[in-house]
Amino acid sequence: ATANIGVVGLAVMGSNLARNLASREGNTVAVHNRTYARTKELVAEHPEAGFIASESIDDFVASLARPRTAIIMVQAGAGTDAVIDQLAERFEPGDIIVDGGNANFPDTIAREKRLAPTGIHFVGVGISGGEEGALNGPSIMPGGSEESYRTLGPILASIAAVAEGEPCVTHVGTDGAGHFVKMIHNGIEYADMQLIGEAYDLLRTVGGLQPHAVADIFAEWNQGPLESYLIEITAEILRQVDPATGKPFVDVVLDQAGSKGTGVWTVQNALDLGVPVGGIAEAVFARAVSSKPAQRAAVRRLAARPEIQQVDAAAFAEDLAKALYASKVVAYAQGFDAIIAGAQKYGWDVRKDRIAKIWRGGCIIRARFLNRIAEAYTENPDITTLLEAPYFARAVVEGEAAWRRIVATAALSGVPVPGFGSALSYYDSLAAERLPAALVQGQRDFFGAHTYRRTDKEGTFHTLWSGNRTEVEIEGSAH
Ligand code: NBP
Repeated sequence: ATANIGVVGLAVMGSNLARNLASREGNTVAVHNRTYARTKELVAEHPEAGFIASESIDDFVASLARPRTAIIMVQAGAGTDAVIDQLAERFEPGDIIVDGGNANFPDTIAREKRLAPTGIHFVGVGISGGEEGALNGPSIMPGGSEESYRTLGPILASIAAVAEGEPCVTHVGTDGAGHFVKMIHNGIEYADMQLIGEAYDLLRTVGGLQPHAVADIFAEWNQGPLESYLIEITAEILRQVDPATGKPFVDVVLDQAGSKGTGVWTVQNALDLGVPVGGIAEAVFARAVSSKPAQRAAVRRLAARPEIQQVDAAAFAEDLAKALYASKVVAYAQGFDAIIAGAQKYGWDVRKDRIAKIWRGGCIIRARFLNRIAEAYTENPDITTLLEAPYFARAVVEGEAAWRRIVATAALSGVPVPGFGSALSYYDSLAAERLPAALVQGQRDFFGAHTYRRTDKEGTFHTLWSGNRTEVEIEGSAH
């Protein structure tokens, strides 16, 4: 038994993670895959890694030093459960089973509960960064017990991305906290991508720019406060020319976007938690709308398109950068609100500043911006929303007029901006002196006797709408 860590599941993610582990000083890595041919292939391709390969699960377990620590990187769902069962039959109290796949966090909570009586630690770990990140340094979001993190933490820190000298890993919270935070990360990723997509669309349609010119603007934005991985790759994608036709790559790709579920999970959970995550929801819906070609064709035939507003392209791009920044602040504010609500519901002690920090490297939403979020939550962990943190409050106020011009210009020109639009409406909702929620309460009381509270005194009230329309106080409600 000589390996301090093992990896089960050697498809692209598992292989890359195993190679990353093996490349770090002090690690000896055991590897196993259901189909042995894949194990042999990996070991033959990477003799430098010094893998300890096992065909059987018994030999794999025997090759691990105690406390045995194995990372599962197999297909989420039934595959994960099958491997957990194989390991759990052979592991002993104190050993650690890590699920590094994209599990849905309630599954992680259930799996930990199931293993708890055996004394085996089960740790759900969110890993972001795709195959490239797995190989060179992902952002890592581990849940599970404090005790298991003492063994696992240093191993994960050795392979994580590094941002400003710090490894992008922190113990997020117990049981499913890691997979929960990874889910929210993906939700924010959806929102961010949608906003960038809308900015591109506006620069082309209203700004009248060709993809390569739009690419130049994104490349310029990547030098400033908007600097991020997603902005950077957007510039590269927009410069790409299709080899077959010589057209811009973006013009030959079918405009119907898919999704694999984590964005949907984020929104479903936010609905359950009562957290408004409109930016994320609109991004998920925007992909769904794009994938309705029959409806799009039907309405396209009927709708008279409005005239595109005339703008100065340079000034428009400047406005757009501000609108994009403000909308991004909203998306992240909503995402962190979902984390706070989840932590409260499931009893996790989540450090928001540390989450922002571990997202600075390795993951898809890595961005300069996250330093500001970390600062905001370090300065005051109890702010009610990121929008009130001094830096963001200033940025949004300074960008507000531009933000409104962009949303108005988009509406007048017939360019869909569900991301920008919902972000601005969310901001305006929070900023409004009075909301029409008062009228909605009146409607609810009218048809369903749902009662309401008053602005001028304590208690709960109901108006006798179908009677003489006097108001009655619900007894005992003032206390
Ligand atoms: P896949 O999700 O494609 O799964 C393939 C692996 O699962 C193979 O090793 C396969 O073994 C194994 N497997 C299956 Br399928 N059923 C099994 C079972 N019943 N028992 C044992 N092994 C089984 O691999 P991947 O794309 O490398 O992803 C691995 C995990 O990482 C997934 O949970 C995925 O969602 C997640 N992921 C994360 C990111 C990210 O950016 N964080 C990206 C991509 C994937 P075989 O060789 O014998 O068929």
